[in-house]
Amino acid sequence: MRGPLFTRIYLFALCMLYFLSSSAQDLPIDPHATSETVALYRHLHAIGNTGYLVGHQDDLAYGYDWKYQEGRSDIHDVTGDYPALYGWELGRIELDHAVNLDSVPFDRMRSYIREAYRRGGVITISWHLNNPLTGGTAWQPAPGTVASILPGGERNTLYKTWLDKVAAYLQSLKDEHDRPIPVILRLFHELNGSWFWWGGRNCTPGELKELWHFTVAYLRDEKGLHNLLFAFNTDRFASKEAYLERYPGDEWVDITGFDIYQRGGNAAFLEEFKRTLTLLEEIAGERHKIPALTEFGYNGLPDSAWWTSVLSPALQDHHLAYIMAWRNAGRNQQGQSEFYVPYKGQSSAGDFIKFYKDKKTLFQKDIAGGKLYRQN
Ligand code: BMA
Repeated sequence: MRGPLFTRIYLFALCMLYFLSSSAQDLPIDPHATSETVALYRHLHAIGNTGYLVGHQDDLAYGYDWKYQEGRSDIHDVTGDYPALYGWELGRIELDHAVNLDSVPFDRMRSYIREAYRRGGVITISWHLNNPLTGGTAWQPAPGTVASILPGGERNTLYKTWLDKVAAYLQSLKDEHDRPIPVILRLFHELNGSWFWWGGRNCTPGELKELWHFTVAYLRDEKGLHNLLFAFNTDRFASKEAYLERYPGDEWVDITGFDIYQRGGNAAFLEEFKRTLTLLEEIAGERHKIPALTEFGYNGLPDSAWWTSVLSPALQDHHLAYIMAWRNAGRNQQGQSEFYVPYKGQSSAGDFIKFYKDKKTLFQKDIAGGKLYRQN
């Protein structure tokens, strides 16, 4: 029989092994991530067991029929509470414009980000960057664009100057103690579709992966940004193989997500949505990544009970960290309207309040006091 010393050494080794493996898994891909970023990462990993953060793009900047009113938010107008997560967009920062492609001034955006963070909210940022080869928009693909910005390509230097501008902006996001605000960066989103120059058939999977590696390494290692979590996000997808076709590798991604919009009837949407959520959770589970619904919406919300009869039942048996509704752009000059959360008086507003009261939906009041940014 072995003596007590052996038992103690054995138990100690077991504890160390457990500690090392669980803590290694519970860290973002950036080994130098700030303590607030690590805390956010760990909370996002765990939160899906309790509920999911509810977010909204451009929430504080404008709503269905208003712009830039201090403290206003369509979600707040309807529920009396703010979202827990806020999406923002950097498109046109690469051109030195003062306002982004959806007319939000970058200076105001910085203030909104600080305000949301002060309340304990989570920030995620996308970037519809122009086509660096042709000068067209993000929606104007051209053959060879991705190859042109990779190292050795004719536009690599230009692309680096664009990343420098993004880095400077991300660097400028500081709280009142001058600490960097953690940001979930949603690079090259919807990358399995072909509508953006970086997506689908506009480049090879190998080129996209190389672009991802180059971009993450440049921001993190060259520019020294350590307040970032990196979200990999496709559009709707049909199989794990399809999702992973362009996946850059576990050491390059913190969060795995997808975007989905309802455009037809409830039954078909629900069926596809649930199937896709199951696939996403399997992928995230196998790779120990955080699953999230990075964009969703049903434009115009024509079904007044959509929140409690479609969205929340679909999410009920899943464990996403967060979901983000797209922007309430309002009416454009052609009279077409675009909105994804109800404004006061909209027909689904009452149902949204029920959704708000569901204990799985987490809004600002559920994450107050900066608790997502403190390690337990
Ligand atoms: C699209 C629409 C556009 C917007 C673009 C980038 O889905 O909302 O109006 O310009 O996203 O944010």
